[in-house]
Amino acid sequence: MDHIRNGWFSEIKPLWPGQCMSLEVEEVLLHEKSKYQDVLVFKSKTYGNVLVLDGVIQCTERDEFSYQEMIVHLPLNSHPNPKKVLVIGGGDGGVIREILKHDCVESITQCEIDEKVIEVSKVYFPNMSCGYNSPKVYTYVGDGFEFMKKNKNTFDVIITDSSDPDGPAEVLFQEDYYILMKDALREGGIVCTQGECIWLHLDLIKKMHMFCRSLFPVVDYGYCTIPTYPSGQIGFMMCSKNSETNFQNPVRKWSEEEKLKNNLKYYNEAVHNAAFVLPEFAKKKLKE
Ligand code: SPM
Repeated sequence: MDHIRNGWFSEIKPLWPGQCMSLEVEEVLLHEKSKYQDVLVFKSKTYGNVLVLDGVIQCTERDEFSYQEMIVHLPLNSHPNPKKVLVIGGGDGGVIREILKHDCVESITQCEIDEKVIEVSKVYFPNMSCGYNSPKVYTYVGDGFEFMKKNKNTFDVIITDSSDPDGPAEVLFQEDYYILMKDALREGGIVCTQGECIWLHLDLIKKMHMFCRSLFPVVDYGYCTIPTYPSGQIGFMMCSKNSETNFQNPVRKWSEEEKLKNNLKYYNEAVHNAAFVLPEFAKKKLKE
């Protein structure tokens, strides 16, 4: 329980040197080692239940909607007719919950390496894991690399909801992984991946942006705000095989009625447009 001292959880990691997010703990609900990582769930004083993997906050009940809505609706609303979606990671189920808001989607395949994350989410995060009951969802417990090697030219959208490039997820931030995703996409397909933070990882983002541009005709970088991720912000690397894609302008829009039904708390059309407006230092770096 190294990360909890005097009733406070602190997220101390070399990936964000000299800073950390702390949350006051009400009760530790679970602490176990899975086959792959340290899994901690605690009830916080002000952010609801919190899922922590290897000491890093993955989601809290209070602010998870921001990341989950954006990593899903930015790519899905940029595709004219997404039918088959692949999710790599995302064991908590929040991404699946959001994809199911798109009636045109016929199937969601999820590849999560750590079954424990799915199990834990079903118990402690019912509002995130609710989509696992849908007949559209197929869950494959295993390695995303291997899965994509066997499933070429199959998906309209691939979403990588990964942890950080420190440990097992490091390979998901490299060019070979993007080549695999490109090959697993159908014509006109779109990729959206967890793209770290412009305040902390701009060199990595720049490197990824460069190899993505050598692979895809359209690449853009968007972001959202979220209090419990380092520096309160997280980005998304987005690539399209369709040269007509303009990520900044969604091609599909929900009616007012659909918006109400979908219970959106962060995403709307104006937020979608604005997500790609980068502050000058980041814009300059990616243009260099
Ligand atoms: N479905 C939610 C899973 C969260 N996946 C992303 C977790 C990222 C955690 N670290 C954020 C660091 C950003 N620089």
